[in-house]
Amino acid sequence: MLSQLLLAILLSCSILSASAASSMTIKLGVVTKPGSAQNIVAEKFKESVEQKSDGAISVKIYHSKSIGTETEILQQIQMNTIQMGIITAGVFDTFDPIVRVINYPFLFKDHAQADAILDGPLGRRILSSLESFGFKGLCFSENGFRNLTNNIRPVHGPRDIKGLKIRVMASALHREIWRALGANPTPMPWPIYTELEQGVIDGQENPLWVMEVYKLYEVQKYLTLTRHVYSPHIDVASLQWWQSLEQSTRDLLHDSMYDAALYQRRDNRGKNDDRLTLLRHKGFSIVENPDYDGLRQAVSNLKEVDLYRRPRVNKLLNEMLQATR
Ligand code: EAX
Repeated sequence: MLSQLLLAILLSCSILSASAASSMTIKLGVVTKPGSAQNIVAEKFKESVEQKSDGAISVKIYHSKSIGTETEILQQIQMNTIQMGIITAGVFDTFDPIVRVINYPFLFKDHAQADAILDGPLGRRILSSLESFGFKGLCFSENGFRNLTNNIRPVHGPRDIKGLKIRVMASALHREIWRALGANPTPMPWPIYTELEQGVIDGQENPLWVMEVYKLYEVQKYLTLTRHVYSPHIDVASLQWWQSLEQSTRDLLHDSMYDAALYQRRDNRGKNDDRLTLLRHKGFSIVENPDYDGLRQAVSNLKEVDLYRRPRVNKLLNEMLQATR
C-alpha cells in the first residue's frame, strides 16, 4: 500500500516536471529599473502572457542593467541568449541606420501623430527592416519626448547650449543633434546619476519620467522642455527564436506586447502634468517655452548629413518628413 502511494507520488512528480519542461520561460531585458517606462511595458506584458497562456509561458524580466547596457542587451537578443527586450530606439542606430528616421529632431508634432505613424505602414517598415539584423520588431512603446536638463544655466535657446557637456545615448544621430545645437556631446550608457553628481557631464536629455524615477532633481538644476526628439522604445524579440515558435504562440506574444505598449503609452502621458509639478517642487528651475524656432533652425541641416546618406534610409526619411508635415 505504502509503496503504491510512493509510486503514485513519484509518477505525479515526473509528470509535473515533464510538463514544466515543455513549458517555456522567456528572458526579457530592460536596462532601467522598476517604475521606469520600459519596466511598465515589461510587467504588463508578463502579466498578460502568463495569464493568456494559463501559465504555460512565463516571462523573467532582467532589469536595472543586470544583463548589461541597452547595446549589450540587443547583442544578446541577436544571439538568442535572451529572447526579448524593451529598448530605447536611439540605441538601435548602431545596428540599423534606418532607425535614425524616427529619432529625427522635431519630427513628430504630438503623441497622436507619433502613434498614427508608428502604428501604421511607415512604422511597420522600420520594424521589418530590423529583421536583416536578427531582430523581430513587434511594436513601439515609449520613453516620450526628450527634454534637456543641466547644471550650468537656464536654457532658453541654442545660445545657452553652447559648450555644455551633454551626455547622449550610444547613437550617432543623437551626437550629431547635440553638436548641431552647439553642445559638447558625450556618449555614455545608462544610468548616469554618478557622472551628473560628480560633474563629469553638465547635463543630459530624457523624458520627464526619467527625472522623477532617477531623482535627477538631486543632481541637476535647470530643465527646459525642448521636446527635441520623440523617443520610442522598440519592443523586440530575437528573430531566430521567433521563427522557431508556432504561429499561435507568436500571435499571443504579439498581441500581449501591443496591448502592453498601448497601456504604457497612455500611462506615461497621463502622468506628465503631475511630474512637471513634482519636478518644480523638488527644485528644478523650468523653462517651459524655449525658442523652438531657434532650436529647429540649428538642426535644420541634419537631413543632409552622412548619417542619412544610404538610399533606403534617405528615402524613408523623406517619406517620414512628408507624412509629418
Ligand atoms: O530610459 O539612455 C537613455 O537616455 C534612455 O532614454 C534610457 O533608456 C533611460
